[in-house]
Amino acid sequence: MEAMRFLQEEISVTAGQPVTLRLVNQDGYAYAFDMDEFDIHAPLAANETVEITFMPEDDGRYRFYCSSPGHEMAGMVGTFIVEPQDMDVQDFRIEPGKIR
Ligand SMILES: [Cu+2]
Repeated sequence: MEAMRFLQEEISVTAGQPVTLRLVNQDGYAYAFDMDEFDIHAPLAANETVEITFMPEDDGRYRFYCSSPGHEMAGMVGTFIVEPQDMDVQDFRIEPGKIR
């Protein structure tokens, strides 16, 4: 028997941009998608699809899991990675020796 798991064990997004996760439960059994730091607790009925939209503000690595009893222990966990927003860096050059 194959262990229950999320098909995607890593999700990578960018900080400061809204993200929509489409949670697709392809099983005839209820699951859930939970991520405590973002206060996300989305139950997924059998064969249900749910979309959640939120805005990760701070970069970092966050743990998601399934809160159905026993599932987290069985390996229904993953990592939600929030990459820092690219800073718009502009060169500001001071040429040496032109005026002295
Ligand atoms: Cu589960």
